Amino acid sequence: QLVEGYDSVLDRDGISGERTAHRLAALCAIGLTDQQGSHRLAFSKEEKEAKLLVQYWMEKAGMIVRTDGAGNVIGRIEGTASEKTVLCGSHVDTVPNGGHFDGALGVIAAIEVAEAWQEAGYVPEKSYEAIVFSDEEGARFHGGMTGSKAFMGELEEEKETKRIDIYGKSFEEVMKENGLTMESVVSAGADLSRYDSYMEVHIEQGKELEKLNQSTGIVTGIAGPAWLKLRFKGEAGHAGNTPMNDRKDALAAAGAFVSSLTQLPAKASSTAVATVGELNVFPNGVNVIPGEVTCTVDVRDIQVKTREKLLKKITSLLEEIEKSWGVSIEKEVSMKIDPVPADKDLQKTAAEILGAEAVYLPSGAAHDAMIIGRYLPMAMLFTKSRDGISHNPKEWSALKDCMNTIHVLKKMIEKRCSV
Ligand code: HGY
Ligand code: MN
Ligand code: MN
Ligand code: MN
Repeated sequence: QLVEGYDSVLDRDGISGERTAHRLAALCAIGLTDQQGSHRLAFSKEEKEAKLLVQYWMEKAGMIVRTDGAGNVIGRIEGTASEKTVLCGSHVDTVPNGGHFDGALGVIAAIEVAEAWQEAGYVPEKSYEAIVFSDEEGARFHGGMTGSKAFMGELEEEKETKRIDIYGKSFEEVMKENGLTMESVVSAGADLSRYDSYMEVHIEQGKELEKLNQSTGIVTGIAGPAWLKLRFKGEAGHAGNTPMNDRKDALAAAGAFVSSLTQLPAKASSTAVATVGELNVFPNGVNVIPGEVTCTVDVRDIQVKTREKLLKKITSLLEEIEKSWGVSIEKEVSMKIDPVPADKDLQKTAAEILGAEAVYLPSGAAHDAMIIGRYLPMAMLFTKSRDGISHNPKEWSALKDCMNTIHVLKKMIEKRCSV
């Protein structure tokens, strides 16, 4: 399926479509669900297995591989002339029952560059590192980008030790299961003075490139996500014997919140979005008025001020719901990252390489690149997603589009690696 419509003219400069297709297939076989999705949650045995496979590919590409205190896997090629290093990578963890390209394509792309150089006997002036960041998605601890934050020396112990995962396990416990400690994660910060820049290939997870009929897009910036955890506290009661005007129905209140929430983003900006992705009802019984509902809210925009405006509107909506439904609502901000622009020079390099095919687009999705991009010049290249579908087993990109993007990445890195 991957190779349908593949044109072998893309097998040039040492980049191999067949190898890329096999590696995408090999990764998606790890944690494959009955619904044919990828299920590799952060710090799970599936993520670990995927990292081991990537480590093997890095070694095969002639890289020296290390794993840091946060479980990030890094393959290195020593440059000939400069102490600076160009960094490139993504993640192999997924959302529950996710797609097969999100993260995986960027990791494979970073290694393809090294593999092509090895075949050509080419050694760059600057050093080059391909990296797999742990826990980019945040689906397990409701945080996300843990590996890239740790790599940037950003993880604060007190905040991370508090995190409990969706199975009720503490962050510390899960680190131990992975042969890591809080100490190793919090002190995994790299020496950033040694790094020149960061680049990441990622599927677009939207419909812009399809509309523009382009295989590759230059990312101008990454929207800033804020994640809330809400707890609607009502009163469990008898579904049959409690009059409708005498209830504290937590689910009815949460339902009223969710339907009003969908109207709010448009009042903040044309790019603002808000999503309730997780919702749990307690006690979840057919004849019990729900006493408690917990849910998450994912709020994003490419401008921080309009994202904050949307968050304020959500807070006032929650106050209204409390009054009209007689429930109390607890709100916690579990993650908040500001939007990050992509580096202008790197965008220009990508545009020179793409020529007339150069198109620009913002990223509504969060990426490790937004953490690294706060410290280093960052660039992202998007590959066209079919129907814009992602975080879904139907997520798919044509191999020829993946290869086009990898060719652009290789030229960008070669330009950046020459001092
Ligand atoms: O949630 C996101 O935007 C990304 O997929 N982690
Ligand atoms: Mn991703
Ligand atoms: Mn994702
Ligand atoms: Mn991401």
